[in-house]
Amino acid sequence: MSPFQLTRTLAADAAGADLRADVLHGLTRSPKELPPKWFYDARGSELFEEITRLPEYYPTRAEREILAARAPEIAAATGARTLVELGSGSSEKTRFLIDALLPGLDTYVPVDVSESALTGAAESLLADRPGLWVHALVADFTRGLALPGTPGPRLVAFLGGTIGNLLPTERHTFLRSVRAMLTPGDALLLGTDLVKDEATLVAAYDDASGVTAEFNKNVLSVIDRELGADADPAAFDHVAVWDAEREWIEMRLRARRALTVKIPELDLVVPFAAGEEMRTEVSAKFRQAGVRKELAAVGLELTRWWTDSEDRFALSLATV
Ligand code: AVJ
Repeated sequence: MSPFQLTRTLAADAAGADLRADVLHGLTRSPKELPPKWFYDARGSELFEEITRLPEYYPTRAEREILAARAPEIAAATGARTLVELGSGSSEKTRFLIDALLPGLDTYVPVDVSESALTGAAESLLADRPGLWVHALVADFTRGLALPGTPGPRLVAFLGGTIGNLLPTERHTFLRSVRAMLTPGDALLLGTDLVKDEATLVAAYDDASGVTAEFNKNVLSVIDRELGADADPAAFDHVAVWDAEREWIEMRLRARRALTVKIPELDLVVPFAAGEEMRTEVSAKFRQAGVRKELAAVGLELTRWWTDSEDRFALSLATV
C-alpha cells in the first residue's frame, strides 16, 4: 500500500463561491474589508515565502528556533502517534517535530487548501522516512474537519501565528472546533506571535524592499483574475498600522485617488474615495495570559509555554 493518501473534503469550486461571497460582502460594507485568506494564490504563496526570508520578518525564524530546540520535549510530553497540522503549507518547520516524534509516529496528517503544497510536501517528507504514513487533507480548516481514524494520542499543530489572522470571535469558534478534534491524552501545539515594540512590529509588515506591499496588493490581482475585475494594484498604497488597544497589526490598501472598481462577475461597481482605506488583514499579537484565557474558554489547559531567545514568538502546548 502506498504510504501517501489524499482526501479532498473541499469541493473543487468551493473556493470560487467563497471568494464571491467574501468580495460581495466586504466591498459593499463600510469600512471595506477583505479576508486575508485570498492572498494565497500561487503568486501570493510565493511572495509569502519571500516574506519569511526578509530581515524584518522575524516570526518564521523565531518559531523555527523554538521548534529546533524544543521538538524533543514536545515529543516526550505528547507521545503523539498521529500529528495533524492545520495550514501545513510546505511543512518545512514541521520536520523538526516529525523527526522528534519518530519512530513512535504512525501518521502525519497535513491539512491545507492547496493540493499542490500537500503533494509536494508529502513527496519530500516520505523520501527519507520509511514507515511513516502521510494522509493529506485538502480542506478549509476553519470549517470543521473529519480526521482519518489513525492511532492516538493525537497532536494537532497550528503554527506560524496564523491564529492571529482570525478576529477574536473567529478565534473562539476555531478553537472550539479544534477542541472537538481532541480526546483525553491528545494535545494542541499553537504558535503565536507576541506583543512587542511598535517599530519592530510595523517593520515586519512594511519591509524596506516592498515585498509585503506587493503581497498585500496581490489580493487585487486575485480578484481581477477570478472575478474579471479591473482593480489597478498601482492605484493603491500599502498601509501597516499597529492598533495598540486591540494589540494587532492591520494591513490596509489605501486608494491613491478617487476611483471605481468594476466587478462584472458580481454585477458590482465599487467606488473608493481618495484616501479611503480597506482592511485586508489583522495579525493579532499575544501575551501568555491571553492565550491561556482563550484556551480555557474552550476547555483547553495551557500546560507548556516556550519562547525563542528574544521572546518574540511563543509555542503553547495545551491539553484537554
Ligand atoms: C504567518 C500567515 C500569520 O500574519 O504574519 C505576513 C501573514 N501577512 N506578512 C502574519 C503575513 C503579512 C502572516 N501569517
